[in-house]
Amino acid sequence: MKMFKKMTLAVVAGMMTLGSLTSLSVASDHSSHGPIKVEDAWARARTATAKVAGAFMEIENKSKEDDRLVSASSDISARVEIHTTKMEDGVMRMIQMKDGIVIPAGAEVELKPGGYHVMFMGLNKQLEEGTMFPVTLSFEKAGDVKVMVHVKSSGAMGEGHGHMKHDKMDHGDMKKMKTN
Ligand SMILES: [Cu+2]
Repeated sequence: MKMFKKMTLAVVAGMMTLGSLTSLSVASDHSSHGPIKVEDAWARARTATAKVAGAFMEIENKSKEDDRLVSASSDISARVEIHTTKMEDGVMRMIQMKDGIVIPAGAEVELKPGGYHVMFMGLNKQLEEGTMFPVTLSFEKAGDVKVMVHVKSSGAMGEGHGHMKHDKMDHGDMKKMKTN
């Protein structure tokens, strides 16, 4: 009897997983699900030996009610967490947002380097520049939103945050610069 109960539960759990997978919508650059719109999801390229990666994006809530990004999942890593970055005693620390991130009604929240991000821990896949991978974001009210994350170069800072890369500086011009 006990055994039978366990098996029934396993079957029900399996069916629920299938059900939630088939109801997901897939889009490349812009994913929306009801009032939640996710744009410009990206991550930095990672080497094959890297164990962690972060993903950044803009999340817009077009509804009149606050929503909350509660969790995320992906098959590229063993675990996916929602993090923020805080400066503590001169050291950048990542802190898990156990209650998720509130996306206020009618507002847009940016996940960006140095701030909120989706963290992939225990990477099982190399993130190669120019490729994409899917991540499912779970919202308290809007439900699951599947987003394609674009892999950019390892030094990418995101739109509007471009820092000059030293290896791309024009060395001809360097000679004209004062060295002191
Ligand atoms: Cu993190």
